Amino acid sequence: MKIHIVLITVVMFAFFFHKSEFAQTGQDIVIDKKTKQEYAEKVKDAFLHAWNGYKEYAYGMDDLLPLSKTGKNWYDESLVMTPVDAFDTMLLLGMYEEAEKTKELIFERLHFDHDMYVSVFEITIRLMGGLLSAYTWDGDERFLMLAEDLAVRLLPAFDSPTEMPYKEVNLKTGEVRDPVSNPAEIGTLMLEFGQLTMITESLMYYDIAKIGTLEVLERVSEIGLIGTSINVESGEWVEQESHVSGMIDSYYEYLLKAYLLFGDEDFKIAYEKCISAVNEHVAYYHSDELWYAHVDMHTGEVIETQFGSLDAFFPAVLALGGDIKRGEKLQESCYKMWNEFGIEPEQYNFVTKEVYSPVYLLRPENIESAYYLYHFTKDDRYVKMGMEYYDSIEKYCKTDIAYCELADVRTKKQHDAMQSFFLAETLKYLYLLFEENTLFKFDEVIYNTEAHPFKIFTFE
Ligand code: DMJ
Repeated sequence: MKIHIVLITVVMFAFFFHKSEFAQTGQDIVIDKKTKQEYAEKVKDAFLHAWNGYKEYAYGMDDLLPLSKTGKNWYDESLVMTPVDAFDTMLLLGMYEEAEKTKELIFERLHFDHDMYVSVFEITIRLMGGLLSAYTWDGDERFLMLAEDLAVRLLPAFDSPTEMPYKEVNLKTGEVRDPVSNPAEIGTLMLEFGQLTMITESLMYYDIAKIGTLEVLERVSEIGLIGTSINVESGEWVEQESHVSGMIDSYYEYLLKAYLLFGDEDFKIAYEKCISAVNEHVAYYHSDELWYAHVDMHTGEVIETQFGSLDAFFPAVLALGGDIKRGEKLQESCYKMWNEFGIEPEQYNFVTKEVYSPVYLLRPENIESAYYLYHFTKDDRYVKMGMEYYDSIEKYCKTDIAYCELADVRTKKQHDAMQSFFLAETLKYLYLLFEENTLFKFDEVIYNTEAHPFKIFTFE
């Protein structure tokens, strides 16, 4: 009996400490099942609205331009970006007929034998990631053939003096260009190349991506931080600012996820080292709020109290890495950033509130973090956050044929673009947040940075 009472006291203490110290949630929020289902249905409708717009005005092209009602390709030829990125979301939403038609579009139009330079990072996370996930969940071998053909064409990018990949490679000739890259573009290839190895049993993909990824850490500063950009020929840092924002962000995400997906301890060690340095030198307390700033990678001196929509991936990574409380605390700041203007800016100063980049690109990260935190805490506060995020996207970004970016979150002026990650990630994470019983089971998958779910292999 005594033990029982002590236990209850400990649990209650932990609960109140947790609420007051980190989550600041005030009153408990409860969202009933019906409301969650209604929102899940709304997300399905939003997907269909955007997808129909794409089909009508940009069929077969990379992206839809939702205001001018036309399409655009990233390069000289289409790489069928939006359909590949959107395919596994269709499976998640149960849109099987649409998925069948999309498959045919992909196999009819997509090939990689083009004499053009492409971004190794973007093409890997969106296309290789999308194709590998499509193969996993649909089983059609043609997805795998496309993914492997693409991987082989990207391999020459790793042929640098440091073995860190170049930023761009020509898909036909294998020529490379742009030696100045960054940790995110160098290190956000591991899940895709590693997964290809798991499927094909050809080790070279795993090995080449792993070497490139870990080469970055051969160059950490005296205090364990990495910089914003690096020359892959000389191995010298070009920009020495450290943060969790674009150009570094998914480097950390992939160290953790590579460990979780492949069980490779080298990545666990690397992640833990990086994260403790980041929490020591980049974390920034403003009043009672937790943020991550931009600091000098050698001294840790703060350069800018700057944060933005890309940085909002970090609560998810912290939580997935086991630090749920820190993730919750940071998510409160991300929520605050969103509410500052009714929708989040790309970059702003969290102390002065000055907006450095006013655009909203339909990005998913803030929603993704709400989804992970909901999974780990089961606190409906995060569902409520997701509902509010969805409502503002609906209010400000919806057009008659799809959804569009905002040129300025202060005025809500719309901008003529809808990147493929809106269908691959933003709507996927919203749906996962509102509908718990889905095809992708949290404990069985690891999402790549474009939200393509890879199955965790279990070895006998
Ligand atoms: C996506 O392409 C990926 O999530 C990437 O890691 C960062 N940028 C976009 C979404 O904002």
